[in-house]
Amino acid sequence: MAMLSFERKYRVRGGTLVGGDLFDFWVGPFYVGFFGVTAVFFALLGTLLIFYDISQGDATNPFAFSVNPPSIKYGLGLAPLAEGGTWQLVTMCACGAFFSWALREIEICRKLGIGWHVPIAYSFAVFAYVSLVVIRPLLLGAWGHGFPYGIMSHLDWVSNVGYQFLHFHYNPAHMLAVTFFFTTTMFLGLHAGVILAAVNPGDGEPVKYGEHENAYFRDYICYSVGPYGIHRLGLFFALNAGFWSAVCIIISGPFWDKGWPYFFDFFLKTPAA
Ligand code: BCL
Ligand code: BCL
Ligand code: BPH
Ligand code: UQ8
Repeated sequence: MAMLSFERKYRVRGGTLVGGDLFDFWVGPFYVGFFGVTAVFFALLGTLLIFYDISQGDATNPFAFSVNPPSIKYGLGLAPLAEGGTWQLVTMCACGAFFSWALREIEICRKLGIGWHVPIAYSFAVFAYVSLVVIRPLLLGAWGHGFPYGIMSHLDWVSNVGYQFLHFHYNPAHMLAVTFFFTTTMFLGLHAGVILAAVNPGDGEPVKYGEHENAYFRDYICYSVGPYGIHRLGLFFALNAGFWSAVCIIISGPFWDKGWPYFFDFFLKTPAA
């Protein structure tokens, strides 16, 4: 693996969270580390279990493959492999792989001497996943409330759970999450646009930087958060998108068991209505 000349000086020992020098080396471009080994272990085992489960069924179309959670009747106990036990093992492997991935990101940050912003951001995605397959099923008292691992079947789950609450758009946390997702995408459109505009000024023009980006937004929307501010704002919105997604599904069932439109009945009881 070719290495950039300056890259060599960053490939140093230390900064690991556990195990000292154990696995503290690179394989080609990849930093290994203790959590690299656990990540590869859980990822491979989980993937093999998925293929094992698929081989037990008779589906031939990849879109129809699905590793299904156990029936509600198994509650919070373990189910036989053929009746959702495999899903439970895959879920454990997925949690193991995602947690390892986040910890490996932290070790790499420590080696480089940079902040933990990326692993913290990733932990919000992991939180959303864990809220779907661990937190909410625990609160509802059955692993059967997790989503099935299949390309189409997991969409069926989203639709079914959505309609169980009559109109999921009326879930206030879902509203917040959707708003944060849309805003994050708008920010990336604006930010990527202005950066590319500054460095592609057209033939013969010198490349422009932060000052011009600032001036552009001041000229046309009267305000610029600045080249540093936009990244803080972008991260804040992206994390909120993940956070409110997790909240919107955790409260659906455990803390609100009616249709979401009824949530707004409180308004009918105010003097305004
Ligand atoms: Mg989903 C769609 C994966 C949770 C609602 N979902 C997708 C597809 C992809 C997927 C098959 C494109 C996603 C994408 O580009 O994301 N979903 C996926 C995974 C999880 C998950 C891996 C998970 O939590 C572990 N999805 C959920 C939960 C719902 C949900 C339950 C709320 C978040 N998902 C929806 C809806 C849609 C999807 C609604 C779609 O319309 C879309 C689709 O087309 O479905 C058919 C952004 C991420 C990237 C671009 C990074 C690259 C990710 C790649 C593409 C993931 C491949 C997954 C692979 C097939 C899974 C097998 C893993 C192996 C065994 C190792
Ligand atoms: Mg909704 C959820 C938007 C209509 C029912 N809905 C969501 C949220 C998001 C959203 C706010 C999903 C994002 C998320 O959780 O990411 N919904 C949304 C929008 C509309 C909409 C924009 C719209 O109409 C324009 N929803 C509806 C309709 C209902 C409905 C009205 C159906 C009829 N909606 C639901 C239900 C749910 C949502 C039910 C949810 O459960 C879901 C939610 O909030 O879930 C938390 C979070 C991201 C993840 C979970 C992915 C985690 C990824 C992990 C950590 C890593 C995977 C790695 C992978 C395996 C690696 C692959 C291998 C590599 C590629 C090598
Ligand atoms: O490495 C990364 O990016 C390159 C990390 C990552 C991130 C990060 C990373 O640093 C960050 C900051 C985010 N995601 C952020 C977010 C947003 C929230 C803040 C949110 C919108 C989001 N990520 C969403 C998603 C989605 C959606 C919307 O569905 C997906 C699919 C992903 N993120 C995917 C990923 C990966 C590309 C990567 C990442 N986000 C994490 C890679 C990782 O963990 O690798 C280790 C694990 C494996 C290689 C495989 C594990 C296999 C399992 C054991 C079996 C499979 C089980 C699974 C449940 C089956 C699902 C089947 C589906 C068909 C449903
Ligand atoms: C089985 C095996 C591989 C064994 C290897 C041996 C071994 C033991 C290794 C251990 C080490 C280890 C754990 C290796 C893991 C290898 C695996 C399995 C890797 C999987 C990697 C993975 C999850 C890939 C997903 C890729 C993907 C689809 C990503 C989607 C996100 C997108 C759209 C990325 C494209 C853009 C990109 C590259 C952005 C990064 C970036 C950003 C964000 C940025 O801000 C920036 O500017 C400052 C950049 O430029 C510097 C960026 O590049």
